[in-house]
Amino acid sequence: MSIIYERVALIGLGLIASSMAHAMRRAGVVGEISGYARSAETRDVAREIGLCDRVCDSAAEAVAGADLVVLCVPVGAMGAVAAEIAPALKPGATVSDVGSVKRAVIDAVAPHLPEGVHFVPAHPLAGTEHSGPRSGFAELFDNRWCLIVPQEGSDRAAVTRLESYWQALGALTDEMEADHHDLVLAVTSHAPHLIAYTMVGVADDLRRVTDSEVIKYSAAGFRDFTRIAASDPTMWRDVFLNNKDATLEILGRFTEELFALQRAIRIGDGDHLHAYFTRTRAIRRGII
Ligand code: TYR
Repeated sequence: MSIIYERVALIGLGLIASSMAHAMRRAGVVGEISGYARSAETRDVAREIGLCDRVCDSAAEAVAGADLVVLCVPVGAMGAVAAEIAPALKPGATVSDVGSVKRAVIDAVAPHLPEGVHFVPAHPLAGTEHSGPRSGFAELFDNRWCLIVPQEGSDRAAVTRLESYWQALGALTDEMEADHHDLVLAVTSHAPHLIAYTMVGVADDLRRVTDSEVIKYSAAGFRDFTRIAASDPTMWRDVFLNNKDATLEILGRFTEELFALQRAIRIGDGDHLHAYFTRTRAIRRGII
């Protein structure tokens, strides 16, 4: 494949950025990859494993001369990072991100970017419960959706170039509006993570069942259901604080339905339970 961006800078070197670095190398669509992480330990690991061509000691140094800059930090840190790199951005460069929330990230980042820089937010729907620069792998994005969120007045060429880039990394791309994105993700990702965290908390608080029993007998459902509860705490704190309205709406609906099921159990309404589970089975079976 031919080069899509001559120079790409990754800010933040966790699971997503490290997977992007591996996938870029596999695809051969990028000339040079520079990287920066706030933690010196992360930078050391990145250097040790040769994650990027250059690991820099400042974000400004990493983005200087880059054609594409991808912000791969927790969503609560995006605004501060954008302010930090803004003076060093090359005119005509594209700035993108991989944040799980779009409206709050756009509001935090856009005001800092100089004119002549293209801002094209994005969100690859891929991940694992692992984090850090060693956790990345080239196949992470294969056949996963990457949602692109063009801005009013976005340069079409910059948008389609970013789409080709994600496709080269193995992803499928779709375009979506920011608020709709945040509602879709609240139901498909954010609320499920919160519910998984809650279930682990419930198990931990239950005195009559030990933690070691929970771990030992987890194959009965707990294991499948709670894998994502091992995810990065900072990342997820920021997701909830920055997608408040949509997650609260979904959680409100969730608790209503949970209470209805709770009532059906209490009054012995087997028909209600059976009908509910029949409907959910059909939906869940549609997901491969
Ligand atoms: N962490 C999720 C998992 O382990 C994946 C994921 C999470 C993907 C957040 C996107 C996202 O925004 O499956």
